[in-house]
Formats: sequence, structure tokens, C-alpha cells
Amino acid sequence: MTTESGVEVIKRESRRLRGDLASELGNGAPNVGAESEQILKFHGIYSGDNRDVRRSRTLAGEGLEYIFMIRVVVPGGTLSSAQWRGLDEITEKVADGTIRLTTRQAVQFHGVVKGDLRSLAQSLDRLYLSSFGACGDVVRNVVACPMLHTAEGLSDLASWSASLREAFRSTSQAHWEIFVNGDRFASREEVDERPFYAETYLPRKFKIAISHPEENCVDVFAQDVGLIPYRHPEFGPGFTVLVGGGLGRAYANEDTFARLADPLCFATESEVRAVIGAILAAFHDLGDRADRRRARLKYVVADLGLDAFRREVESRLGRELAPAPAAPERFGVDDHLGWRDLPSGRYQVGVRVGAGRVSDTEDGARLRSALRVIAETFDVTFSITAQQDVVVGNIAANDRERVAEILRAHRVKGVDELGPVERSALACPALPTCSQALTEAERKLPEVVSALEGALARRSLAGRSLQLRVTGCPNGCARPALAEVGIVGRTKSTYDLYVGGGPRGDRLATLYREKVALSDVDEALAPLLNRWEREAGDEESFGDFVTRVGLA
Ligand code: SRM
Ligand code: SF4
Repeated sequence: MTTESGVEVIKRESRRLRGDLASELGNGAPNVGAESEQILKFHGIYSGDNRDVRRSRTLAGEGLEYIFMIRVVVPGGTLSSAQWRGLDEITEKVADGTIRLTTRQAVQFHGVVKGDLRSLAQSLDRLYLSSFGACGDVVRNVVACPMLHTAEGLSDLASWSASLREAFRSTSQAHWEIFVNGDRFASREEVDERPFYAETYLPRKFKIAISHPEENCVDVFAQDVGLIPYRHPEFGPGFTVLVGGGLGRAYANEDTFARLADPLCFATESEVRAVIGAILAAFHDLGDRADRRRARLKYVVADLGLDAFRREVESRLGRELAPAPAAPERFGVDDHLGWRDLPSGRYQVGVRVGAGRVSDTEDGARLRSALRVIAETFDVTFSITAQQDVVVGNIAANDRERVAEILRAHRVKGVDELGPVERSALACPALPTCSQALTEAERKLPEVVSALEGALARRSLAGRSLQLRVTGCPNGCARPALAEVGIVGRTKSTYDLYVGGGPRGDRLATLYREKVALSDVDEALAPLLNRWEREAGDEESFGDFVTRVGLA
């Protein structure tokens, strides 16, 4: 008989995610107990410690420096000027002075102490934002291509991220009682929780993304449910529904793997909520509740097989699913960087953030200040992309030059100043905040970028783009499993190298070298770069080349 995991017991006994949080938050200790750590995740809060000082403090006989990470849900990734100003104030007051944009279009605050968690939640509430449901075994932030908001004829699709988030989010009075105002009756939630989550919620996190019909900046194949907008010749507008993608792996469990989502069906716009509801119900019933490492939907789909999984969904939906259309013929990539004019006559500018860390650097760009000044001066929008960048949108024609001047004055790089690797490189936070990190990632990204740009420049490959993604462990938060070059923390000082993915996000990279020091990455890749230089045409990307010749 399989026993349920400890987290399942904690969820069930938590009284709808209350547990002992209220008393633990007020007890004067700098941290919370193990059970509260699990419940806090559902409230969008991770407890951890500053790993940079862990050793020195332990040797000195001092306690750990406990710090919390708060993740804020931003469906579809778009914030108003007022919200951006509010987030900037929050980090100034209670976090580490940075705003971290995530690969799922959310916002994270790092370095918050326990005593500030309540005031932070209250500040978010005043901005009509919340961290509740950003983490935990629930439907997470619904990601959407930012172009859906701005491209001609697609504005109806833009509202889908908010509408799906609303349909499937977890609801809680507990968050109001414990964090916001202590008053159950002032809660904006009508119910304590929706029936489909039941007492034990989902077996694990659940991720949904909506791509552009012809563009995959959101990595739609990496999702539990991916939606590709499609106008069906017979049934009308709707979505190709993909199912069972996910990238996390664990070295300790060989039965874990990265997986691309499979096309499950076509669903019209009026059907898609019911179809996702049936997929969630199947996951709720069939997901592994004993081993959290194998609890994601991708293992249910892989273990049952797509056809059997489809039958599970159909039985819960009460009807047959329509066959999935073929994959889009043109599924390109757009990083949304640089200036664009919009059909509305307004403008947008996509700004490279660099591992999503909006901050002011002493000797470089003062991006945080630049974005704050823009938010203080103009009524614009701030859209976070799945590439950890920000698109400032809805800029009036008269304001275009002033926005450009603010960015220049703060030394924020324009798109033409970005290096070919720098432009698309991603990294996860890793050390010092991530409890699961084996190695550095974000902090070492500039070093790796410059090593690879140097390697390209030494060959006749200067200016060729190369997609790099670095993570501090195989959980894969910056999606290295889909990259042309994926660098994944393996031991304390080494990384595994993956090659052969690509910006279209429809191919998994292959393990190329194990346990390589970061300083040796360009040398390890040298044989592949040499052949790419000699044998590939100008149009063939690195990922396509190594896949074609069988090096990946
Ligand atoms: Fe992630 C856990 C950061 C996107 C797979 N992820 C974590 C935690 C919370 C560490 C932890 O559990 O203690 C990291 C917080 C670090 C810190 O210090 O802030 C973390 N994940 C991130 C972010 C911030 C990375 C980034 O550079 O932006 C992304 C936040 C997304 C969001 O806004 O919701 C982030 N994580 C992803 C993605 C990419 C995606 O979803 O598009 C993946 C791979 C796709 C997938 O889910 O398969 C991903 N994160 C994981 C996993 C592996 C899950 C699994 O299936 O085994 C973990 C570990 C876990 O859940 O136990 C994890
Ligand atoms: Fe942490 Fe690993 Fe995710 Fe990086 S990939 S943020 S090290 S869990």
C-alpha cells in the first residue's frame, strides 16, 4: 500500500491553509516551524536563510540569518504604473532593494524578515495584488505572450490569462485573516476554498501558459497545460490544448525527467475552461500523492500513455475530445525587446533585465531607478515576459522620446547594445536565496555570457545568437532543458552541459558533458562551436546544427 507524503497530511490538517501560522508569525522567533513552512508556500511565501553567511554564522555559533522570499501573482504579467511604483516602494522598505522578475511573469521579493511579512501582504493588497496562490499545490500564475495584448486582432486572447487564473485559482479567507486585516468578514473571497481543490489540493503545482498563435516566447511545451490559439476551420476560435509538459528532474531519482507536452485536443473558447477543469480533476485523482518528486501531471501522462489519459479526461468531461490540430507551421520566437509601434498609435519598449533582477548597479545601469521614474511620470504598463524582461507599453507618441531619454540617462542598454548571448540568456536565482541550489547561477551569468561571447568572437561567429540558460540545480527553473546551451548545477563546483534545444521551445536539449567547472564551459563547447563555424550555413542556429549532425 502506498502511504501519502507528509505534505499531504499537513495540507489536510491545515484547516484550509491556516495551521499555526497566525501564532507563529507573532511569536518573536526569526523563522517558522517545518509544518508552517509548507503551508506558507500556498500563501506565496518561502522561508529560507542567507546561504552566503550560513557557514560563517554556524562556525561562530550564531543562528542562521532567516530570510523569506515572497512571490506575487501577476496573471499575464502586466502591471500598471501605480502597481510598479508600489512594488518599488515595497522593496525599498522591506526587501533587498531589488525586484526579481520570474520566468513565469511573476514578481519576487527576496530578503524579507518574518516581522515584515504581514505589512508586505497589506501593501500588496492596496495595489490589488497578492502572493496567495503564487506557490503551493495549486494552479500557478497563468503565463501569456505579451504580444496578445498589443498585436492587432488578438486583444480578445489577452484576457484569457486573467480569466483562466480567475477560474482555477485557489481562494482563501485564511490569507485575509492571517496576513491582511485579521477580519474574516472583510475578505474579498466568497468561499474558503473551491470544491475542486478539496482538502488536499492538487498533488503538486500546476502550470498553464498561452502562447501567441505563431510565436512561443512562453515555452508552451514546458507546461502542465499549454494553449496555442487556433482558429479551427469547422469549430471556430479556440486552442490546441497541450498536456503533460514539465522540466524538473532530481539526481537522486532516476525515474524523473524533463518532458515536452503532447497535443491532447482542440477546444473552442467556450469549451476550454471545462476541458482544463477535467484535466485538473484527472490530475487530482491520479497524481502521485506518496512521492512528491513524481507528483507532477507529466508523470501521470507518461505512465498511462496519452490515449489512456485522454480517456480519463473524457470520462470526467462527459464527452469525447476533438482531435488536436497539427502544430503551427510557423512557430517562431520573439523576445519583445526594443521599440515597437502599436496598432493603437502608441509605442512599447522591451528592456533586457538580465536574469530578471531589476536593480541599480553601482558602476552600471540603474534600471530600477529608470523604471521607477517612468512609472512616476507616465501612465504606462509594465509587462513581464517569460524571458525575465520587461516591456514598457502604452506609451503615448509624445512621450516616446522622453521615455527613451530616461532609459539612456540611467545607462540602460538599448537592444542594439546587447551582445548575442546576453540578449536571450536566462538564469535562476540559485545562491544565496534558493534552498535547493547546488551551485551559483544568476550571479555567475555575466561571466558565462562573456566567456561564450568571447568564444563566438574568436571564431567567425561574432554576432550569431546563442541561447544560454543556467540553473543551480536540475529543477530547471530557467528552463535549461529547452536551451541551445543549458548549464545545470551538478555538484558544489560543477555543472552538466546540455545542448540542442532551441528558441522555438519544441525540442529537449541532450546531455553533452558532465561535471564541468564553469570556467571550462567555453573549452568544453569548443569542438561543437568549431564544427558550427565550419559546417553550418549562416542561417542555421547552433541548436538546429548540433541536432542535425547528431552531436546532441
Ligand atoms: Fe522554480 C522550486 C524559482 C520557474 C521548476 N523554483 C523553486 C524554488 C521555489 C525553490 C524551492 O522550492 O525552495 C525557487 C525559488 C528560488 C529563489 O531564491 O527565489 C524557484 N522557479 C523559480 C523562478 C523564480 C526562477 C526564475 O529565474 O525566474 C521561477 C518562478 C516562476 C513563477 O513565477 O511561478 C521558477 N521552476 C520554474 C520553472 C519554469 C517555468 O515554470 O516556466 C520550472 C520548470 C518547469 C516545471 O515546472 O517543470 C521550475 N522550481 C521548479 C521545481 C521542479 C519541480 C518538479 O517538477 O520537480 C522546483 C522544486 C520543487 O517544486 O520542489 C522549483
Ligand atoms: Fe533553485 Fe534549482 Fe530553481 Fe535554481 S533551478 S531557483 S537552484 S530550485
